Amino acid sequence: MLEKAKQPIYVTQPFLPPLSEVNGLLEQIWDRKWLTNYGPFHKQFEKALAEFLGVPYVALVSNGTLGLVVALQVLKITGEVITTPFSFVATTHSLWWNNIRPVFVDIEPKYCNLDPDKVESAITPQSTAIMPVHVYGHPCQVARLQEIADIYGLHLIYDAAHAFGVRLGGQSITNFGDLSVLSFHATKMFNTFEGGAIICHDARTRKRVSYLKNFGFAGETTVVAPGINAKMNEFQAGMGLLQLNHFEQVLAKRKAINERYKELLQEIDGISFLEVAQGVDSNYAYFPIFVDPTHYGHTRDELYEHLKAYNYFGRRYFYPLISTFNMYKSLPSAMETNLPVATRIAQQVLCLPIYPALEMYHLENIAGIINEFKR
Ligand code: T4K
Repeated sequence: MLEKAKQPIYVTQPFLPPLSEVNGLLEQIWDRKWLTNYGPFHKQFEKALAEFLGVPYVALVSNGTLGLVVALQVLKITGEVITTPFSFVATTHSLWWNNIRPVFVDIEPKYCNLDPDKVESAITPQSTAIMPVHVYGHPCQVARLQEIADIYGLHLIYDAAHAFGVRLGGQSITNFGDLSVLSFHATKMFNTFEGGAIICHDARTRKRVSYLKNFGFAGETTVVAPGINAKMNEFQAGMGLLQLNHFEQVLAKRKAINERYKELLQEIDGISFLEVAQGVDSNYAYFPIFVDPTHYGHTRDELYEHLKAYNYFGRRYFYPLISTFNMYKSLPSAMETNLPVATRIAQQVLCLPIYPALEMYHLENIAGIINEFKR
């Protein structure tokens, strides 16, 4: 018997550590009266995160978007940057804020990431970097992209907003490229309310991030660059420290939900989903399904509305494509004919609810509703 959920079930719900742990954190902040600007929690979290991820240098930032804006500044990226239209708007907006022209390249259908086969033909004398996204936490083809970047002398900056904790061949996905930017937003599988980090490979780059995220200050009276305020505060950093202790538990819950969805949905004609690639330790950040209307009998939007009537609020990440928004749509690379795969996938994708506190009967209900709606 299919049931309307008693409360709205959203695509995600943040994991929060027990309040008792947070109280301990607040007491320390209240005692010290050190709220931001490289406090003790900030230092501890940067160190703990580098160890946890197995990366050389971490620079914390106030959110992922400013992380991207700063990362582009750090590498002095100008001109044109090759990027994906299939992402959250922040990816391309970070280019806009740096006065960089985005050049959209289509995605590949297997993981919905930037298609390396299509990158080379988009390179021009103005190209300075490639900015791919590990969409839903599934790794890009990092070796191929690095090869292209090396041949053409381009920087490679990964938007790793979805990819906290993801490993490829045993090492953090954030170890690839020149820089990677994580997001710790409330909706992410690892959250500090708002927050993020830039993963760097050398101390010099990390130092430059530290300047740029703090107005360009390199000392009390020395300003070395026109920096911005992208500092993570003590509450965020303290939350990060707490959240690290719960990571494995959160991951296990997400994995179980991912597995159950797969079991429940695999027989439904016209519904497909992504598989974790060989050699990848996933973070199960999202559970996107793809609705093929010719086999399913309904469009993605019809299914989306139908699920809403049962109080299940999936999200169409990432529809509409970034390239269709007013500020980008006049770019030649934004033309639909240049982006056929992304255009199709944006019409078919629906991210189903996935978060640690989601009870399993909801999955059965969601799958039942999807199955029963099929024509
Ligand atoms: N790059 C990529 C690839 C990204 O996906 C993002 C962010 C960024 C860069 C930028 O990173 P940040 O600057 O954000 O650190 C959400 C998030 O706001 C955004 O962070 C995220 N991507 C994007 C994919 O999703 P919305 O507009 O869908 O958020 P919202 O408020 O509708 O939340 C979705 C659902 O989550 C709600 O229906 C209920 C639930 N929710 C949300 C919040 C904020 C909660 O239960 N509690 C909460 O506090 O963008």
